[in-house]
Amino acid sequence: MEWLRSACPYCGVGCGLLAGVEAGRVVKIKGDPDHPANFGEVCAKAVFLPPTLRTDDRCRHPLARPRRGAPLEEVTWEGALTRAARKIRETVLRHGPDAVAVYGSGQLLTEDYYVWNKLLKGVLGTNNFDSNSRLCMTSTAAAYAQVFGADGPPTAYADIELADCIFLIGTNTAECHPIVFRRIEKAKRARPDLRVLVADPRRTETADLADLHLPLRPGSDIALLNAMLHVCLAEGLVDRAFIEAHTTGFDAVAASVARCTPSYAAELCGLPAAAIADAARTFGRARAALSFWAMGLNQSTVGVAKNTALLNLHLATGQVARPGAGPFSLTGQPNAMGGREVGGLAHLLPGYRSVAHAADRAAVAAAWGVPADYLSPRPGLAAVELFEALAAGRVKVLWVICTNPAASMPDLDLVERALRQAELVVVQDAYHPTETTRFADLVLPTAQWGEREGLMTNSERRITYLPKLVEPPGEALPDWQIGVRLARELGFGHAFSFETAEAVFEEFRGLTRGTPVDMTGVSYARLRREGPVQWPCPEGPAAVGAGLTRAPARLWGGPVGGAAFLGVPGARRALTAPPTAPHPGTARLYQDRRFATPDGRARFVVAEHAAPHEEVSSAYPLVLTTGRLKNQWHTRTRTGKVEALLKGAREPFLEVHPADAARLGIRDADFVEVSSRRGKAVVQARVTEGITRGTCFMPFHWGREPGHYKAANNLTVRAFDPVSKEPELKFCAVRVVPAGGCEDA
Ligand SMILES: Nc1nc2c(c(=O)[nH]1)N[C@H]1C(S)=C(S)[C@@H](COP(=O)(O)OP(=O)(O)OC[C@H]3O[C@@H](n4cnc5c(=O)[nH]c(N)nc54)[C@H](O)[C@@H]3O)O[C@H]1N2
Ligand SMILES: Nc1nc2c(c(=O)[nH]1)N[C@H]1C(S)=C(S)[C@@H](COP(=O)(O)OP(=O)(O)OC[C@H]3O[C@@H](n4cnc5c(=O)[nH]c(N)nc54)[C@H](O)[C@@H]3O)O[C@H]1N2
Ligand code: SF4
Ligand SMILES: [Mo]
Repeated sequence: MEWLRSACPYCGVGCGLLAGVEAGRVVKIKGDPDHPANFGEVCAKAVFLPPTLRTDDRCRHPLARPRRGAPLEEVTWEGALTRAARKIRETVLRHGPDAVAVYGSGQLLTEDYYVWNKLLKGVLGTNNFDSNSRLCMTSTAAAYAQVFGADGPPTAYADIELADCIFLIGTNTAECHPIVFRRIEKAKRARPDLRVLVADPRRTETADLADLHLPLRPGSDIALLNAMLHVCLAEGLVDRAFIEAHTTGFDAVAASVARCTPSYAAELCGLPAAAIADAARTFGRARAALSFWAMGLNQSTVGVAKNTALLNLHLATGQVARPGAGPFSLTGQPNAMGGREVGGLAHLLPGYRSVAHAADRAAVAAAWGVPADYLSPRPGLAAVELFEALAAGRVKVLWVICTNPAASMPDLDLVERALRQAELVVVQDAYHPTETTRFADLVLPTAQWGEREGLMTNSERRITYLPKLVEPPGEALPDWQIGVRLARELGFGHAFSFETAEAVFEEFRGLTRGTPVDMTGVSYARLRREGPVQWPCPEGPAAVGAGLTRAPARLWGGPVGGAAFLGVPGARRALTAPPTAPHPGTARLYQDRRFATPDGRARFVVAEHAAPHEEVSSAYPLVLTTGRLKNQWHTRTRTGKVEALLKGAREPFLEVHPADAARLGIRDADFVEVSSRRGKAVVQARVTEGITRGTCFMPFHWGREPGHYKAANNLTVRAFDPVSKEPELKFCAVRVVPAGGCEDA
C-alpha cells in the first residue's frame, strides 16, 4: 500500500489526510501528522471515506431524459453537451444571458469554481453564478468586508494555544469542526485558566466544555453581544488607545449599545442578566480573546448584523490584530474559502473583487480578454432569488454542480416547483439518484475526492494541494473539465484552452496579484514540495515581519510520517526570512493594525437587535432551529451509506424541552407532526433538558427522498438577510402535535 497526502473533502477545518492506495483504490485514511491544520488528528467522517468512493450509486456515464417524465438513459458526453449547449444558446438568444444560471458549491475545488465562474460571467455575460455558500458563509463575508474592508478571517488555528478566553457562539464545534474542538479541549486541559464561553440555545457537546453556557433564545445574539459591549464600556474594559488609533465609527456604536443593558438583553435572550455581565467581563478582561462562530450567527435575516455585533465587541476591547486574539469564522465546507477567493458568488469576481465596481470589472475583463463593458455590473441572483426566479419562469436553464438543493434549500415546495418549471435542469454529481438528480434532464458524472487534482483553502486561509489518487469510475470527469468542454461546445474554446487543473490555477493566481488574497507566490510545485501555505502569499521575497509562518519545507519533501514536529501545537516558526527566500505565507492578517479599508482603519458598524422574520403565534407557538449531527454530512449522499456513521443518525428527530413536551402531551420517542406555514415533517421526539424552552431542534440531513415527511426543509423559511441574502435556516415558527398514526411518514 502506498500512502499519499491529500486533504479532507468534508468540513472547513481542512485536515491533511494520508490516503492508503492499493490496486487503484483508496483503502485506508489516517490523519497527516505534518499538516498544520490537524497534526495527524482526524475525525470519523474522514476515516470512513473509502467506502463512500465506490458505491453502486456512483454516476458512471452521462444520463439524459429524452423528454420530461421519461426515464434517464445513458448518452455520450458529446451528446449530452451538444444538447446542453444548444439549449443555452437558444435561451441566451431568446431571453438574454440572465435566463441561464449555475448553482455551485463550497465543495468544488478552486479550479472548478474558476472555470465555471469565468464561463458564466466572462463568456455568457451573466452574473448568475451563485453557490450554496449563500446558505452558509455570506453573512460573515459581508461583515468582514464592512468592518475590515475585505473578506477573510484574520486569525489562525495557532491562536487557540495563545488565547485565554475562547467564545463559541452559534457553533457546535464539537460536532461540526471536531478537530478544532479537540484542539480547544487540549488547550483547556493544558491551561485550566483558559475560559470557554458558549452561546447556543442547545446544550450541545460543545456547551459541555464551557465554563459558562448561555442558552439564549434563537435569534437574540445581537442583544447578547450589544449588552456585553455595554458592560465592557460601563466597566472600563474597552481599549481606548486602539479605538482611537485604528478605528472609525465608535461613537455611534457606543451610543447604540447605551440602552442595551444586561437586564434589557436578558429579557430578549431569556438569560439571567448576571450571566451576560459575567460573559462580558471574561471576554473584556482576557489578555487574548478568540471567538469562533458558524451558522448560529450566519443563517439569519440579521446574519450580517449578528456578525458585525461580534466584530464590534472585538474592536472595542482591542481583542483583534494580535496573536491569540480576534474573530475566527469557522468555514463550513472544505473549499468555501476558495470559492470566495475566485469570486464564486453572484456579486463577486476573482480576487475578492466585486461586480459592482468598475475598476474591478476592468481588471478582470482585461485578464479574460473581453471588453471592460462586457462584464455585467448587476449582481446575479443569489441562491434563494435564483430558485424564486426559476419558479416564476424568469430563469430557464439551471446547471447544478456539487450541491443538492432539492434537500438543502429552505422551503422545498418552492425548490421543487422551480425545478419542474425550468426548461433545462443539468445536475453534475458524483452520485445518482439524489433528491436533485430526480429533477434533472441531464445528469453528468463527476470525478470526486481523490479522483482529480486541485486546490482547497481551509478556514485559516491555508491552501492545500489535493492530488489525483485513483481513476474516477466509468466516464466521470472533473468538474472543471466539464466546464471547459461546455465552453468549447459553445464556441469559446479560445478562452478555455486549459489542459490541466494547474493551468487553470496559473491563470487564476495572476488575477490575485495585489489583492487581499494575493497567492502569486503559490504554485502546484511549491505546494507539492513544501506543503500547504496561508494566503496572502505574494510572489517574491518575504517582507520581514511578525506573523509569518510556514511548515518546515524538509518534511514535505521527505518521507511521510517522519514528522519531527509531530504533536507540537501550532508548529509555528516565526520567520525572519532572508530577503531572497520566497514569501512564507501569512498566519495572521492585520498584525500591523492597518486594515483593508481605504484609510487603514477598521470600521465600527451599528448593529441593532431585530426580530426574526417569523413571529411565534398561538397557531405556531414554538421556534424550530435546524442543524447538524456529528457523523453525517449534509444530504447524506456519502455518509448516509456508511453503517459505522449511522449510529444515532438513522432517522431524523425533534429535540423538545420537557416543559413543552408535557404541555403538548408528548412523551420521549413519540412520533410527532411538526408543521410550519410551509409544510410538515413527521419525526420521533427526543425530550431533553438540553434545549431552551420554547425552542425545538431538527437535523436537516434528510431530504424528501427517504420519505417526504423526513425533511426539515419542508418547514424552513426562505426569508433572507437583505445584505448577505443568506436565508434564515435557524428560525421558523412551528406547531408540534402527537402524530395521529395515519400520516404517511
Ligand atoms: N458533522 C458535520 N460537520 C459539518 C457539516 C455537516 O454536515 N456535518 N457541515 C459543515 C458546514 S457546510 C457547516 S456550514 C458547518 C456548520 O457548523 P455549525 O454552525 O456549528 O452547525 P449547525 O448545527 O448548523 O449550527 C450550530 C449551532 O447553532 C445553534 N443555533 C441555532 N440558532 C441559534 C441562534 O440564533 N444563536 C446562536 N448563538 N446559536 C444558534 C444550534 O443550536 C447549533 O448547535 O458545519 C460543517 N461541518
Ligand atoms: N435546514 C437547514 N438547511 C441547510 C442548512 C442548515 O443548517 N439547516 N445548512 C446549509 C448549509 S450551511 C450548507 S453548506 C448546505 C449544504 O447543502 P448541499 O450542498 O446541498 O449538501 P451536500 O450533501 O454536501 O451536497 C453536495 C452534493 O455534491 C455531490 N458531490 C460530492 N463530491 C462531488 C464532486 O466532486 N463533484 C460534484 N459535482 N458533486 C459532488 C454530493 O453527492 C452531493 O449530492 O445546506 C444548507 N441547508
Ligand atoms: S474535522 Fe473536518 S476536515 Fe478534519 S477530518 Fe473531520 S471532517 Fe475532515
Ligand atoms: Mo455550510
